[in-house]
Amino acid sequence: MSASFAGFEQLLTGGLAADEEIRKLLGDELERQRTTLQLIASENFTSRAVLEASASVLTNKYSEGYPGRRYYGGNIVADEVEDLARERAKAVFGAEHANVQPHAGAIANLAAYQALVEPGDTICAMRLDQGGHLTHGSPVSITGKLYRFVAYGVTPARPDGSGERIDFDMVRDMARRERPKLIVAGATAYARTIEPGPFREIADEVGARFMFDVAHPAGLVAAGVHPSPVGVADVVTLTTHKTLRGPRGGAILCGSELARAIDSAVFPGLQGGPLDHVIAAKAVAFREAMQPGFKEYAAQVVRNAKAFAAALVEEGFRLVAGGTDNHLVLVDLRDFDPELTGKLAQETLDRAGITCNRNQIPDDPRPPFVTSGLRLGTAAETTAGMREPQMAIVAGLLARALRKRGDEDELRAVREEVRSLRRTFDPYPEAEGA
Ligand code: DSN
Repeated sequence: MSASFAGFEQLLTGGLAADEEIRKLLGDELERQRTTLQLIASENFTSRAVLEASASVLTNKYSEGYPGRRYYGGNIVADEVEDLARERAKAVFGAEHANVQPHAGAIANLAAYQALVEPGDTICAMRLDQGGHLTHGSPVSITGKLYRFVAYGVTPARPDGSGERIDFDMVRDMARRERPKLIVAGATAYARTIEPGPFREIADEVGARFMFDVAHPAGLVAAGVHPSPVGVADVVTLTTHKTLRGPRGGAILCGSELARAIDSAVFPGLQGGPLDHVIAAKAVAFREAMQPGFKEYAAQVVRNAKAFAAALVEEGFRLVAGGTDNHLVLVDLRDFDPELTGKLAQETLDRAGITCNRNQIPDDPRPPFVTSGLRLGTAAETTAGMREPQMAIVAGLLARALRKRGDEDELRAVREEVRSLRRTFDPYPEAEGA
């Protein structure tokens, strides 16, 4: 048996001849990704190299501990892989220390909290319905149960689009009043640049630590098209699978003085054995992010998002924060159609072959399972080769499907157009079929 496989189809399904059910489902998912549009802002299409590393025999290894200090034998190769991943992560982001073991962004965030504060301490972070993340203290997350979170949000909407920006007056007032031990920056549904400098100043004023969760813009940060918080924040957490275009997983960056605290918070604090195959795939992705082409990719992601935003406005949608500086747009559906919820829009677009997710907008009158918004991202389709002209076409298809949502023939027609666009911009052209 070999760790790498001859053909792309084989990589995904070749060894699964004995398991027809899973083989078929993996084939179905490949087909879905190749025939529908992927506009979920946190998704991407990894390279074949990342897929191969994720599917390697390193999945068989146990490596509790860190390179050179493992609890089990046989880790000569695993040590080299993790060392390479750490060195590459440090080089990509210009960090003194990297921990590449977190299984996910949620674990990376929890580990950072564990390293920086004590249970019960006050942490100041962005509220989920204002664009923050579940692990930034939502009451339904373990983070909200272990720590006392106080939440900031965005400024009110303004007709000229200059509102719905992080309210730094609110952050400062809250920090002065609540004296948090930690201030968290970062978001999952915020379309504007987040400058780390103002957070650092506020943290310094009140004697707090500063953590920046760049899960979403990690690839843009790596490419220099979003300001880097590395060296400004005490700790930077990220995921490797969104704009960074690597395997599913997390990582943490920090200065040397926090290295030991971060490492022991990840293992043994929160995790057992690392996923060595995923760490190998992270190493591949970090290397890819250092290639000159990745800078161009990230810049194109942003240009595509701006083009998409402009086309959506033309179609009659209101955009939260009036547009975008990064890889996503947050659409307020109410101007387009007051009856159209985020849930109905997402379900309608699924039928038309356009994959995205409903999302709360700031001060959303509808509950999180329903919402008044859609979050749309350009990272995946930019990987598939789409450029500004295709963004205008996609916006037109999306608006047409939502306008004609009761008309099954029209939704079928949009789906056919999506399929035909997809044939030209196939994320995995090496695969057969579709
Ligand atoms: N679920 C991710 C996202 O879509 O932004 C965050 O965890």
